Amino acid sequence: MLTVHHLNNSRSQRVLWLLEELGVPYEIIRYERLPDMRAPPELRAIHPLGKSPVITDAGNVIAESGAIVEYLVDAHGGGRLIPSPGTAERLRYTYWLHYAEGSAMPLLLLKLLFNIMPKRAPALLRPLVRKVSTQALTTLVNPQLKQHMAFWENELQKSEWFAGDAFTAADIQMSFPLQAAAARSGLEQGHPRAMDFLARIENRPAYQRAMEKGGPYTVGR
Ligand SMILES: N[C@@H](CCC(=O)N[C@@H](CS)C(=O)NCC(=O)O)C(=O)O
Repeated sequence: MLTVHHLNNSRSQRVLWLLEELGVPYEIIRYERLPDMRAPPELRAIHPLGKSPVITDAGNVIAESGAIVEYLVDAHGGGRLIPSPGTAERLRYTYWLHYAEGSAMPLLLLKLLFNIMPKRAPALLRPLVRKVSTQALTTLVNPQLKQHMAFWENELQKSEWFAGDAFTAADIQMSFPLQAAAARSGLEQGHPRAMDFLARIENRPAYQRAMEKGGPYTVGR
């Protein structure tokens, strides 16, 4: 049976949600984050990088959310949740599928790290670390995040979903950056379409079933 190696409170939530949308039977093996938020070493027995999500199916071990989404839609979707080949929607779908982890998440991770660094620095160094972090945030990270959030807003004004008028797996992939931006980057200020996107996905029965199965999820509020 298809197995999701599920790390609590993580991107793995998106995989559960996609499987619920597709109605594919699966089992969950659970891993709990360590106090420093890292994944436990047992996950490295499944995939050398020990990151979540990772799935096993039909003898394959598949890591990296985008690759998992592509695999699941291809192997189990039967044409669902993906626009037809050769259409403008399909090109948008491919773009957002890669953009979520390739462009949006690195910026959101930088935001998280520069916010945490001063809090974790030794007391003597804290003022200096705070200065460097604040400078990196104000000159590098925050302006780019602002630009990206405005981009999402603009795209969601053109169509209801990221790839067009139909809900696709690209929306599932984009949910994590939008939720992270709502949690720690002020998405709620001036981005009504993006906030509406979050409200709409969270209302989906498959999303709610995945939340029940995945356990507490604080990134998504
Ligand atoms: N780009 C990867 C990111 C994987 C990743 O960083 N996952 C986090 C959970 S959201 C993780 O495993 N963190 C624990 C750790 O790094 O030890 C993907 O989308 O699958």
